[in-house]
Amino acid sequence: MSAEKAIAPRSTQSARRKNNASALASSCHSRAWAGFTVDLISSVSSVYSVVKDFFQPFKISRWALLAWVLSCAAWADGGAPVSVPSVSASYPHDPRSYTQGLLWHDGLLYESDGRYGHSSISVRDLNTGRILRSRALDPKYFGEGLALVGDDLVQLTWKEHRIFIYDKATLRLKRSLPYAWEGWGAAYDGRHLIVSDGSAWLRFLDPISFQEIRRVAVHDGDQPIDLLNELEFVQGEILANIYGSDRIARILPSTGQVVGWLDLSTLYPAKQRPALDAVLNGIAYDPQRQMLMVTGKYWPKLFVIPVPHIAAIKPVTSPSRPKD
Ligand SMILES: [Ca+2]
Repeated sequence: MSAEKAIAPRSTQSARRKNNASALASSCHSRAWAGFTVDLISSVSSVYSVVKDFFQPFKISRWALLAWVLSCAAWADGGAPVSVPSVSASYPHDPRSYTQGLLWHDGLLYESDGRYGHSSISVRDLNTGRILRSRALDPKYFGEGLALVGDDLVQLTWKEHRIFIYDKATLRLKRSLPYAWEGWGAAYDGRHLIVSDGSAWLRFLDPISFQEIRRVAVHDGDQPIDLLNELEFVQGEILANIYGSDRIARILPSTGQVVGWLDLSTLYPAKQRPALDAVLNGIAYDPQRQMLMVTGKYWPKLFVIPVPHIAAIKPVTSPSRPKD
C-alpha cells in the first residue's frame, strides 16, 4: 500500500487530488493499461477525466492535458492480451466494507477489511452478504491481505509489520507474529504464502516461519508491473489486483510474467462509485465450481465470473503444441 492508499478525509479537495494522482500514477506508471489498443477510446476518456479534475485548479490547457494522456497511451503500448470476462451472477456486498482481502472456503466468504479504527476479519454468507462472524482489529492496525493456510487464516497488516493467525472456524486469534514487509495482498498456493507489498515483487514465504523462500518480479513483457495488491491462486496462476486499476493481472508464479489481463471496468463504473478510493480489490476462488468472486472497496455487489471464460485465453508463454 502506498501513502496515497491511506484514507484521507474524502470530502476535501486535497484528498480528491491525492487520490486522483494515485489513480493517474497507477494508470501510467504501472502499465496496467497494457493492451491499451483494445479499449483505447474508453481508457483515454476515463484517464482524461481524472487528469482534467486533478489539474483544473492550475488552468492548464485541456489540449495540453489531452496530449499528455495520449502520450501515456502511446507509451503503454503492447503487452499481454486483455479480456473482458462474462459475469454469471452477482450478490450483495456490504458497501461499508473497505475490502483488502477475500477468499472462499467450504461455502463461506472470508474478508479482511482495512482502515484504522475499522479493520476487521469476517465470515460472510454469499447469497445475502450478511456477516456471520466478525472480529475487529485494534484501531492501531490496518487490515490487509488474507489467506487460508490449513485451518489458519493469515491476515496481514499494512505498515504495522505484524500478521495475525486466526482459527478459521471461530476467528479466535491464535497468535500474532512480526512481519518484515509492508502488507498488501496474500494468497496460498498449497505450499507457500504468496504476498505483495505494493511493489512489482511477489514473495513466496514459508507458511510456518514466514521467512522468504524466493521472490519474482512481475512484468508484462519487459515492463515491471507494480502496485500489486489483493491476490488469489487460481489453477496454477496468481491473480492480482493492481491498485487503482480496474484490471486483474494473470501471473505465472515461476517467472512473474503477466500472461493476460482481466478488464473489469464495466462491473461497477467509476462514475457510480461513492468515492475515488472505491476501487476494485478482492478476488476469491471456488475450485469446486471453478468460479471467481470479485468485489471492491465500498462496492455494494460481489460478482461471479466462471473461470473457463478466463482460461480460454491462452498464456502467451504456453508451450507450442505439435502441429496436427
Ligand atoms: Ca484473495
